[in-house]
Amino acid sequence: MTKLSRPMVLVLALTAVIALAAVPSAVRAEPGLSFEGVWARAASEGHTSAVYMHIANEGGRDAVFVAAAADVAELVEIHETTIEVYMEDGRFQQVMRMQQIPQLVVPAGGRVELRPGGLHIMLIGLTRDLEEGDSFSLTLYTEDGQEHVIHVPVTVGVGMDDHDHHDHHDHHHDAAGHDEHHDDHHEH
Ligand SMILES: [Cu+2]
Repeated sequence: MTKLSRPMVLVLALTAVIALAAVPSAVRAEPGLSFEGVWARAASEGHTSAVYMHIANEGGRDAVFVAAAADVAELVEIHETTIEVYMEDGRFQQVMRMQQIPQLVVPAGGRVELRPGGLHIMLIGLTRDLEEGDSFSLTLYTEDGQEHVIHVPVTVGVGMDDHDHHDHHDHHHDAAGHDEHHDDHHEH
């Protein structure tokens, strides 16, 4: 049968219309993101701080975060920390470096951890003190234009007591060292 009957053509045409109609709603669908264990490190006005959390993506599409904003800091950036370990005078030395990354991808069905010494949302130039017990709103923007508003409680450095604590002596991964390094980084 090479020629389609009239009813068959109609069915095909309807199917095409339904398929087209389904596309916009699929694009707009919530990606199923959740933000858990959110906290920011306490710090004074004018200094830097950072926000940490776990982001889980139960959706079927990758979530690509491209920007962040909060009214407690002049500048909010998505940062990545790398720790460089090297030997000097027979001892392990450790240097933390951080840099802004253009996007943070949470793969479909996956999760990403933002934690001290790793990925974090950097708060640069705090416009007020962040004290234990305070909270503020952080907005994360995904590349599809969605805004995710997250409630961030402030606490004094949970999780700063790192696992590699016992192996190295001259390290800089305490809260003060972290801050100092950021100040250096942003002055250059
Ligand atoms: Cu940073």
